Amino acid sequence: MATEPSIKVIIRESTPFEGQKPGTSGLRKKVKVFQQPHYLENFVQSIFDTQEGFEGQTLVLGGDGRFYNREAVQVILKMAAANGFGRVMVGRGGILSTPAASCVIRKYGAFGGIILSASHNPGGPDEDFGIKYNTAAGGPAPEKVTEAIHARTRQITSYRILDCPDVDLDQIGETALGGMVVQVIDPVEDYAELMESLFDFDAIRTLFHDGFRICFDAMHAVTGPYACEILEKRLGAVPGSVINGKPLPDFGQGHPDPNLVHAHDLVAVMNGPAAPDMGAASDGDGDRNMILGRNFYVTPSDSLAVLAANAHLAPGYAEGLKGIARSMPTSQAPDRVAEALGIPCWETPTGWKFFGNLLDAGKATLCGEESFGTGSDHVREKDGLWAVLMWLNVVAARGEAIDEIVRGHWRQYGRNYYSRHDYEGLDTEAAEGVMEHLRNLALKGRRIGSFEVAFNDDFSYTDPVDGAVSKKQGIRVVFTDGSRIVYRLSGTGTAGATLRIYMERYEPDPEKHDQDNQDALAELIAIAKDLAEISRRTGRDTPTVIT
Ligand code: VG1
Ligand code: CO
Repeated sequence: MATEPSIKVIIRESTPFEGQKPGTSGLRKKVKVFQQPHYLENFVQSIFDTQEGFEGQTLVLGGDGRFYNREAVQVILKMAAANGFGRVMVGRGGILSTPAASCVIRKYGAFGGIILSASHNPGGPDEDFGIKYNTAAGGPAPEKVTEAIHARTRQITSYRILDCPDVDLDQIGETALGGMVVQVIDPVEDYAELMESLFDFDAIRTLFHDGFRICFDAMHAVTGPYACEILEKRLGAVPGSVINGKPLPDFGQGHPDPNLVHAHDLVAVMNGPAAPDMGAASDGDGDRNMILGRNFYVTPSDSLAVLAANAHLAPGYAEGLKGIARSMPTSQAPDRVAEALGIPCWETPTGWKFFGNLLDAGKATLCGEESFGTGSDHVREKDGLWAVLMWLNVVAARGEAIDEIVRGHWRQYGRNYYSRHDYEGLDTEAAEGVMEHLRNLALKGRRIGSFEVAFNDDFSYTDPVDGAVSKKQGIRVVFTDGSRIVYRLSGTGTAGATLRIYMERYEPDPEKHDQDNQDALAELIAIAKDLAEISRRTGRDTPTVIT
């Protein structure tokens, strides 16, 4: 390992940028914004300035491979060295999926990690980039940390960086960068090993050997190499089971969001004549998942509920669950499973950072969000491939098809019809006007169509572990039969505002479980639009994306 003692630390003057405020999951902006001189540097220095005790410690670094990933990795390496980190573990090529980064942080006792991703947002020179900081537990920094980082970005006057050539990111091994070691690691190995420790790989191997077929759409994002290694190489799924497996800086000009609209290649395969037994997709940074059966869509809320009810079938969860946690807008299907299992079901605001304390304190084992996010206490991020493997394990153990498993679940617990309608690219003021209008409605006791309002409020969360309070986390209109409408503004977008409307209705009668979600929710959908005065206030009549 060569040492280069001559490398100099430069202290570069800088001035604050407006708006470096992390949202639901890190700071996301257009690439062009990040490319402004000092923009990325200011934010990274603000992360370091708000942390204590990292001198000589390890930082984990990687991203989803999108446009600007490599450049940003080089900057962060030089800044970490200039700020006194002892070591940076970086995925080869600058690649690490979000769950893999969480796994590596925990496994090697790192001080924290920086993940470069704008997740499901498109990539490319005119699209989005993002950065988020994860703490030693491996999860997204909690709000008090992100707030401190934001406060620091408003005061910053300089940052520290080395003046030196770029590091070779493509060779596994160690090089010196000033007084710091850069360790390029295989991005897949540690993660794949963790998966082997949780699931019955022999049973899944037998399943594939006996002819079970899967189509996994990596959407040209980060999970390609992970899925090829685990599904095809280690588990023996036939070659070609992974489609769009090569990570590309612009995700092949696609939208790496695993839903019925954006994962169109997969949906076509699964609804086609020779459909395989299971379909799955993941997002830009590998933390989301969509699960499909033959001609059958599993809503993410149902997926969490089914996995919770069947988790004991996977070796890593054989001892049972300590609790389930779901984000507030996620359907209440998991609550029914928790009740049956006699364990708590926690309701948190949107965003994985709110699950960290519950997982650390042993209050929950499985977590999930309606936005195609599922995970467990094995890491501190949601985990797309983990969910796929969990489903494979359940299918192998039960010997039933995906749709049979879900239909059986509905028969036992009832069905929570569920849908989310997104209105993207709204005028920010109009969107805020909708929320303000909803906040001021007094609806309790009012009859609307066949529903009666039990209460409405703006969701506020008090963390049961540290008592931190998070207010204004979404408007809830809850009806006396348990049906709900929820309204939120997205915190991950980079242009205009996105209004998300979530609708849910419980149907206990098995005779009525065969409807389409949109049909079953038609009345609630109309009420939701009406209450919010969508057409009048936004000029829109139909949502941009329905999931
Ligand atoms: C969205 C989802 C939320 C998820 C977040 C990050 O946030 O609704 O459930 O945690 O994205 O996911 P918002 O604020 O736009 O609704 V990921 O995979 O984009 O990091
Ligand atoms: Co993601």
